[in-house]
Amino acid sequence: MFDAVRAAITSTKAPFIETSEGRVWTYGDMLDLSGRIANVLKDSGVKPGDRVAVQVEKSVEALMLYLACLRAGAVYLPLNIAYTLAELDYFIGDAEPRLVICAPAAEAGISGIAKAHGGTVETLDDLGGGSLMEKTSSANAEFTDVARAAGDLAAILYTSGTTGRSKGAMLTHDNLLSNALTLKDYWRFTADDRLIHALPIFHTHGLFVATNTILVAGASMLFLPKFDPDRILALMGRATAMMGVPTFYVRLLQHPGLTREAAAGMRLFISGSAPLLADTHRAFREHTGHAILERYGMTETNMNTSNPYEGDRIAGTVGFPLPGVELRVVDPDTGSELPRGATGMIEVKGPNVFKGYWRMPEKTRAEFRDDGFFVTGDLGQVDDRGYVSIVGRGKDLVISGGYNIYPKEVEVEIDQLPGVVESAIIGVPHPDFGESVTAIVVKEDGAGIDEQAVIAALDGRLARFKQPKRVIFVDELPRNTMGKVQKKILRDDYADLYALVPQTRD
Ligand code: MLC
Ligand code: AMP
Repeated sequence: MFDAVRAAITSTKAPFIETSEGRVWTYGDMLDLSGRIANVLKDSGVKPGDRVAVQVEKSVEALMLYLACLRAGAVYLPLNIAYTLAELDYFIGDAEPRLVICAPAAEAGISGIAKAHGGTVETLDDLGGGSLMEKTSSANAEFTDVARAAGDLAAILYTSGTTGRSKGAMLTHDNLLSNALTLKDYWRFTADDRLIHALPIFHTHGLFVATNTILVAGASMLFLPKFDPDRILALMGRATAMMGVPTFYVRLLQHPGLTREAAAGMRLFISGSAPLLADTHRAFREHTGHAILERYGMTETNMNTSNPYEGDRIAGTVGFPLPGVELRVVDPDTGSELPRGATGMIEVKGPNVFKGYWRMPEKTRAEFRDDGFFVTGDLGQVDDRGYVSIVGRGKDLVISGGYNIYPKEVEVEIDQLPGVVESAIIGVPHPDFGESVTAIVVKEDGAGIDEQAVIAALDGRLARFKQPKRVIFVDELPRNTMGKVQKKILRDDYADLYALVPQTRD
């Protein structure tokens, strides 16, 4: 992957990143700092194939650490900053990273876990300080990139498992590179582009889709620590493109500064990670004149489909399979391909599709067909013109503000609470987050537990974004004749729960 990054550099003086404080990092600076960090990794005993787990705030240095891992042949393992120690314990135990890099404040808690699994810890804060960066100041910037084959691992990204245990998706150098090159061409990124980057960098979207595409185009980014509509609008005049989850667009639409003039210099707005409502697409076009380009992907597959750059970007669809990606819609039970227009399971195959789940060969086998197609768990259809639409999910998954939450993981925690008989987690339409995690709970007769107590009990156990926004108590959960909880009934019953919640922003 890094060879392609080098090949795209037109000049070491070309800008790569501009921070919100106005500091510019050139491609030369990128080579320098990623080289230093790669030397520190090597001196810390990180060998090719070793995992480097990273849970830090978004910063340019954190991105350089990712690039240093590519150069050192290490396997980059980014972790959402919101994960609690209880969650980290599992990830670190499963991946056994040689090195864990965390925020200084988290070091005391994490170092015990890291050591127990054979790793050491360095720190990195959001201002570029911490023990890792102290070591880089005396490190050599020259580093000979470790040669990697196309099928060698570049990263492991954990995605929550339907049965509760998170699975590490193993992504190879070629998975990342092939997708980055495809997206660069499909979306016409060149060295002249400047991308507004306001996404987190611990998931596929902000890390690979945004950053890798920019890197292989030799382009640059206006790098924000997080989503901030005021800042984004202030930057639009100097940017050419933005990538975001639907919540970004929903929130931008509430800002009086979103006008045709503000967006006049932009050539492209891209949305993904969750369904973009057709209403949002329409309203954005009315306000700015831009048709948001929606694409579809997942951690395991990188990007699969995209609306066209030229041609109709149809609201409510995710466009066509990307070049090199085969996509089919099948009967979920038999696996046989369905005719155009029919709804079924989406399966994909191509150089973008991951190598399998880390140390879970059975789960890997279960999600691939014999002919190499990966079963996405998304239900969709392809229309006469070839546009793909996602019409639902076969997997029991909630997507809130672009983050995935697997109900089982939350249900297990709630079911353990004193006074709780059982629970069901559902995703309920939410005006800001798209869907919101909602708990339907049956409590024991006379139990004093209430909504606040349930939410409070999850603090420290589950990341904040996984915690239910509402807890509803019921006498019993609806079940079918097989005894399975019928979540569809619950979703229908509570469909309007958040409908009247005003769209607020901090
Ligand atoms: C934050 N909170 C969330 C949340 N984000 N709760 C539910 N869902 C979310 N997505 C919590 C906060 O902890 C806070 O809790 C409260 O909600 C309000 O926070 P906020 O200030 O409104 O949130 P904000 O910081 O503005 O974040 C919202 C967001 C952010 C949408 C900007 O979540 C975000 O950047 N999402 C992008 C996720 C992403 O990159 N996904 C890509 C995955 S890759 P409290 O109660 O403590 O105040 C993938 C593949 C693909 O899916 O196809 O791309
Ligand atoms: P993740 O596991 O975080 O990578 O999330 C991947 C899932 O997000 C996919 O399997 C889809 O369910 C969903 N997703 C991503 N992009 C879109 C989109 N444009 N429309 C609908 N769902 C999407």
